[in-house]
Amino acid sequence: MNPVVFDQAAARYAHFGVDVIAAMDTLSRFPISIHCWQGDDVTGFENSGEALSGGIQATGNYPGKARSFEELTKDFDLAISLIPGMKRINLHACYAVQGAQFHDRDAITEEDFAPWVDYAKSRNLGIDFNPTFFSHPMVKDGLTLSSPDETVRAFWVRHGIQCRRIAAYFAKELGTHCLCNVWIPDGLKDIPADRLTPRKLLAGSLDQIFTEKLPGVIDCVESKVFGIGVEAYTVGSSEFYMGYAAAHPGVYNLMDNGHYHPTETVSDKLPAMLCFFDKIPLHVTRPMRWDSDHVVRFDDEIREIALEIVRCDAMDKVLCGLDYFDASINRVAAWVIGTRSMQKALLYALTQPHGLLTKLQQEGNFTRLLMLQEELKTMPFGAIWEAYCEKMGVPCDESWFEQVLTYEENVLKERV
Ligand code: RNT
Ligand code: ZN
Repeated sequence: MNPVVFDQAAARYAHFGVDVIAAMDTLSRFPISIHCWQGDDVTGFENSGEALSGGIQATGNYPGKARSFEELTKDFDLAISLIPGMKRINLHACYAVQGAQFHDRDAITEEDFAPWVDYAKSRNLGIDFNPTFFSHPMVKDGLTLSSPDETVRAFWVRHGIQCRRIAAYFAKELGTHCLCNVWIPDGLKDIPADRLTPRKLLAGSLDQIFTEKLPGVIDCVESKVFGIGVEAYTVGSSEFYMGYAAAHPGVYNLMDNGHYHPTETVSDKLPAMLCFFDKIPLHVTRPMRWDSDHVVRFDDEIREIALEIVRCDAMDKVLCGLDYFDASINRVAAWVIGTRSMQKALLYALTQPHGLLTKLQQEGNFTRLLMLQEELKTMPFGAIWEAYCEKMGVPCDESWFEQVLTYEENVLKERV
């Protein structure tokens, strides 16, 4: 990019006391955990014929979805080559790379993930992990860890235990923590007769899963308000997991911004949770009317989430993962667009004069605050973003998309 344009932009920010070079450095060290499941519409490698279940849906039929470890990692390679800064990969248990001996969910082991460790090592990626409590015949009546059937609960408890061990293996092999996130689909389609018992059963199952102390593993639980087909009642609700995490030090409450009532915002929840928790894991997504998991855009709420992360000085406390799956567009592009949007939001947040704005709030100078917040929106932010991408060695503009199109032509279209 034109250095004069950058210098002029940097000077505008310097006028407010903002050091854009420092902002870029800070962003370059903040990892985004990119979810592997955008690459294949949450299908996984089990080839069990089970449809995606649990009240989540990937809609669309864009050609070229990855069908194997080789295809998924090849696609992911292209995506990460177009995304600046530090990256991690977020895996689900159903992406086990099974050998000759098939291991069911309750018996998966470290060896089923050895290829992922080799991959992550060679790309300098940390790994985060998720047990997969859906798309499996042992989900009975939509229930797993809260099932009234002891056999069902025990199966999924074993799955959770194995997954935490695999998470510890990732942490040990890669020398970085592994966030291990429990999300279960358990709920009811219609008004329950008993809301308490399933929650007590879930708490008991979680206690069993979390018993083992495992170095390097950061445990978390992900709440939800409702899913498709489970509209009336979700066992793992926000209050349930918030309470569980508060009562169990070392277990954190993951917030997915598609999992609340539409007028609730994770941006407001973040500073509330930061009063009590030293870590906040996030699933950043874009809900459209429901938990639709659209590709993350550089929109108001994503910016507000980023602003809270930055102004609460919580970049070392927030574990930022993405969670969306759009099957109607090019999946590699979906990864790139969503991750770059999150990073844009963070850079935007890092270039705001927080000290000045906070002072105006404290002084009760709300007119000037409103004026400045609005004026700041049209600062030459694009020039700072472009300079950041250039510094990180990735395309700074829409030219990255041509690489994805060439790949679609040469590789994705061959997958039929
Ligand atoms: C579902 C949760 C969960 C999943 C992934 C695939 O509503 O958001 O995180 O999207 O585990
Ligand atoms: Zn999620």
